[in-house]
Amino acid sequence: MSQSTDPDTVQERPAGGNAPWALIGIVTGLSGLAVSYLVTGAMALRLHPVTAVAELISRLTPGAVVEAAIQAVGAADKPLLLGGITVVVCGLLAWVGVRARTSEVVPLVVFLALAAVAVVATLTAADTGVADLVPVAAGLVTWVVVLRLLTAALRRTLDVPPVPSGRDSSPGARLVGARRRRDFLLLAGGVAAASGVAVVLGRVLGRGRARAEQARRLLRLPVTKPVVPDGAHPDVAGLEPWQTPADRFYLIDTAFTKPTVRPDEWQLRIHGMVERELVLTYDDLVQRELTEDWVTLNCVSNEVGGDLVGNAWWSGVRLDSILAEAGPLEGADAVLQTSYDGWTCGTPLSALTDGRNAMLAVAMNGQPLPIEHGFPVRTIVPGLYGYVSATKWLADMEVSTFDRVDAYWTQRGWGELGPVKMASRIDVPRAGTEVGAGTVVVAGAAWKQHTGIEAVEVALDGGAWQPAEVGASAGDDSWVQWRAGVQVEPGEHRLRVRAIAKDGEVQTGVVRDVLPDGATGWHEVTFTATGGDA
Ligand SMILES: Nc1nc2c(c(=O)[nH]1)N[C@H]1C(S)=C(S)[C@@H](COP(=O)(O)O)O[C@H]1N2
Ligand SMILES: [Mo]
Repeated sequence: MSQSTDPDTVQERPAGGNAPWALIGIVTGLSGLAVSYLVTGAMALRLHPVTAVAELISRLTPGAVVEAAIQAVGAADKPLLLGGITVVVCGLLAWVGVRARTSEVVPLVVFLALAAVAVVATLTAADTGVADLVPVAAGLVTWVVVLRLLTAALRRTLDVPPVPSGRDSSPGARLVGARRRRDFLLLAGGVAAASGVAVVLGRVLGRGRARAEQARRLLRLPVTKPVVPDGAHPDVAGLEPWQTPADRFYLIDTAFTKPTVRPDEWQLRIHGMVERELVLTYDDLVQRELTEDWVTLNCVSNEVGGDLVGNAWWSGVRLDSILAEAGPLEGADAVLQTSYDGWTCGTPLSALTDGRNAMLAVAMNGQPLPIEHGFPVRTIVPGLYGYVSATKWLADMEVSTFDRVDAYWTQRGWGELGPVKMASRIDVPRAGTEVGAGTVVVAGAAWKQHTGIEAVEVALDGGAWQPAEVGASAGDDSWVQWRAGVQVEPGEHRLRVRAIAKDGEVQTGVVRDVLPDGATGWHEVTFTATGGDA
């Protein structure tokens, strides 16, 4: 049996005490935080895991406490909170280091628990998606690997045969001991130094993001604030907001590193099958007349009843006027859009010139676009799925033909044209919930951008369709919300919804998968009614 893995033997050893173990815990802790910082910077993400936790704590702290804290420490509240979290993590990891002497499980449990907190904090923060979890994962892996290396090295220093009492240790054993201690210190020092380098590098790489954020904060755009139309949002508890706040708006993109483009460096080139090539700067763009509109954006990957859909007030410049200046040539039918991160999509030229409010958007809900949603300029085309139209961090538009256009998602089997399909969704009641029997108020949303929704109907337990009350409309490009009262007996129920468009089309119940060009089918929820005579 190997002595080095026998916990009791290790614990009996007099050498070292707890201090070196606590030290390797702290070094491990810092190394993980440093690596996650480097990854955050390299991916130009908004939040480091520690910052995400700090934001979570501020969100959960009652306002009065925040006030008192700011009174007490002034503007130092944020650095103090970030420093405090780092100190707590390092303290915990010092203890983990000590426990690592005898246990492999305890460190892993603590690492996973800390990572879980970071995951929750990150995913509940504004403007974050799955990509924002990469720094958490990188930090977690670093913790596991570094702790393993350091504990092994430290154990080796303690493994030198102990000095038998009454005798001098042999010169050989002393030499081995000295060499192993030196190796251990070199490793620990090396990890600490590498962590420092990672932080500096993270800072340098994250600078682009910091500059873009600053430029964004300083922008003053001539846009108006959104005003939700009266009666658009039925007052039903649990119904999603009619206007989707930017920080709750779904996020979909392929960008591993978010482009951080400042307005003063942004340019759009419009070329290809045009009479005149155009190069637009940000100033050129925002000096033009702005158009503003409620447009519902949705992803082709949205499942029936899914939440990859949002409704926002977009401000931008109409694309028909810009394209008219460029003068598309006879025969052109597509525009190949390319983003700063090299993503491409092919958009039907007709959708950009047929009079709908297709725009180069600079603001979302009355604010400059958030970086994650395409700052400084993105395309918005009412009635098309995002994957064929809504290019974020837009850099280039080539007027062309579909014969020649080969874009990111169409290369991967998705449909070429991507007009949105009519859809409706039940938000209340949520699937699997309990309600009181009697009159149950149900509510949700329905959309068919660019055509508009005429009516919404619900059906209980496969019965007849009954009309829902449709909220005020903000135009055909925006979703509507609806509500209805249905009579339910105690027991299990199934509720379905379907919409009817202004052109008379009735939403189909035929179930189709999201691939290749959008899901169809009626959204259905099952719920239980309790009470009454049950
Ligand atoms: N640059 C870039 N733009 C993009 C994408 C992308 O991957 N990269 N994804 C598109 C897809 S598939 C959708 S559904 C919308 C999502 O926009 P949002 O993240 O602002 O909600 O952006 C579109 N624009
Ligand atoms: Mo999408």
